[in-house]
Amino acid sequence: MPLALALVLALGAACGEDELGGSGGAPAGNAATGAGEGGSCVDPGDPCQVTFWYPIGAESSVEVRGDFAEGGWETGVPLHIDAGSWRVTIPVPNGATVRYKFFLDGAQYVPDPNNTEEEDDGFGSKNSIKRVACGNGPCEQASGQGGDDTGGVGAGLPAGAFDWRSSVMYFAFIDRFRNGDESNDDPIDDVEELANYQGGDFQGLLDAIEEGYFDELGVNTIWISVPMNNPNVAGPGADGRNYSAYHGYWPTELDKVEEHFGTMDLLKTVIAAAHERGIKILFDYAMNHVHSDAAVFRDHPDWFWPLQDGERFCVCGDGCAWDGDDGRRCWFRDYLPDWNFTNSAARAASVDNALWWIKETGIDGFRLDAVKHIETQWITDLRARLRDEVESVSGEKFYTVGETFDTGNRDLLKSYVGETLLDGQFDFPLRGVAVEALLRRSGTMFDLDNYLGSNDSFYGPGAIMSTFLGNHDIARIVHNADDSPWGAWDNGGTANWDNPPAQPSNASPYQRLAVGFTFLMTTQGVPLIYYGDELGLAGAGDPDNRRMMPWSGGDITGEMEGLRSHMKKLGQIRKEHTALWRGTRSTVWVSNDTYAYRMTEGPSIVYVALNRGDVDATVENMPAGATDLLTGNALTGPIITLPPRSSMILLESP
Ligand SMILES: [Ca+2]
Ligand SMILES: [Ca+2]
Ligand SMILES: [Ca+2]
Repeated sequence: MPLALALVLALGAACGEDELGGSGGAPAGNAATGAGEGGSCVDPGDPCQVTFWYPIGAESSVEVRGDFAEGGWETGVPLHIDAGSWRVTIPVPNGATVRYKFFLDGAQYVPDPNNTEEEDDGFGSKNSIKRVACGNGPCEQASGQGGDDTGGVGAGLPAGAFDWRSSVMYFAFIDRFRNGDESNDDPIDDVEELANYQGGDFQGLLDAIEEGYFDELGVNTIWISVPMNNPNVAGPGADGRNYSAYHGYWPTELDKVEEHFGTMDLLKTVIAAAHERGIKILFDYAMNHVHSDAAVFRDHPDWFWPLQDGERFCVCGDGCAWDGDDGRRCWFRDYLPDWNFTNSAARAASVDNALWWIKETGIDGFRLDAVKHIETQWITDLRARLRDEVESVSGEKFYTVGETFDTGNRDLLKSYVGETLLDGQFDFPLRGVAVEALLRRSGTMFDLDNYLGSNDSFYGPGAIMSTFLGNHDIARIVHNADDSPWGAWDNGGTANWDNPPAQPSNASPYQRLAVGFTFLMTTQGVPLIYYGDELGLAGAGDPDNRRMMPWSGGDITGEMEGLRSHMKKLGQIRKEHTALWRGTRSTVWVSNDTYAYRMTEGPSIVYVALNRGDVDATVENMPAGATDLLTGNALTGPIITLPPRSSMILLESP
């Protein structure tokens, strides 16, 4: 018996693992993860099992030394050769950040060659950093496997209430998703086509819902553009070009529906059709500003921050900063008056309006725009009224997910998440890490594994974050997956207007996207599909990232359709295997190019294996016999070979 296995068994199996480089610690079928263990939730105080892994070289002994235990720098733990590398699995407190080195031949300290997260050790060298987390919630929240499990999300929800963790969200950007009624197209004068209304509308969305488009993708939540009426005028963008309000973010009539999209009656028909199919609807709610033509601005100028602030002309990024106090009071453009929610009458009027839309239309949640640009009291007020006036009546959680566009500051994102605040945010920082590891092939899969270890519980046990690869504010995700990939946040400069990128014609970008979406659809969080990304639609930054969705003919290549067909399978698999969204993730194998983990919920275990590389690669510690849910193929473990740029979702054979 390998030492690693002995250690795991000796410790019992109360905790999930967080392993580096695979462990052999709990191979498939082992009693450690079998039925009757009560799931892999985490009891506070239980340690995680962490595997340290070092490639075999000329050395004759390897120890791991570090601060994972008292005296751990003086007395190391020896690694043993097992399954082609030096390994050892040791218990480490859940939530710990471990600093460590490998100690070779009793003489030489080296950092972990497979871990790029390091810090100076104070002696001119580096310590490797491992963030340890196992499980995504305490046992009392993760227990239970019945359909009425609400998993600690929104405590007190009645049995049978919708569990938002099961959500798969699709952003139907209304003007660009589908044109179902040419009579309302009506573009704005003096605006180029790229920034003008292009005809998409509620009728188009209704047609797609009724054709079963979302059911096929496994989508059960649709985020739709701001439905409020916007003005039929042009406005100059920061780039000096004229734009229209096709995106919906310039509201004028806060209680009327945008006529380019349809009528209030049609909007209600869309919502009813969605609900009939078990699909939830989120409105994009824009509460930071209105357009200067709005009556509310004319009638109550004191409800808005003045554009002139003393000597300053306070446009965001032009006279005022985008962040901090400035960022809350600046106007996005000089025709977009910014609500002053320190004024209680203004705040009440805006929150009243948000509640009015919910009660009028029966929607299920809000995607809240530009969260860091408003006063937080607005969110607190909204949440209190949702609880008192909406959730108490419906018995359902009204889901709020915020947009705080910050790629690195998790504390900032988290500061808006909580019981009296948002249910979750779009996970911009995770998106950056996932794109680097899975699509751009920068760094290694160890980076992704390390990051997830620190991210799974970061936003708190009740948080329901939305995970994503693409959205409407960044260049299309397919370009991050290209053979010569764009930078993770690179919008392509002026390519949006002057040199729009072509649809990639080779298979590899679509195959990499498929691997990326397998990851998104088999881990916790609400995966977001930005319309068109299921086809790998091309496009540089705004507005080129909002091309009209192709629906037929030569615009959809075989490669694009191949990706969509993969997405459909993922959607169905996620729906059928609840472990993929409410289970506990534990790593079973990592290498530079491969990553394998299992999602565990009670006796239910699903294995996921990813190969981002351009050659065949193996993953270890897989079940002895398994079926790939994506292909139906039978496979023999524990070592499984993945073709280039591919993924598998495995169920152990009975
Ligand atoms: Ca239309
Ligand atoms: Ca309008
Ligand atoms: Ca503001």
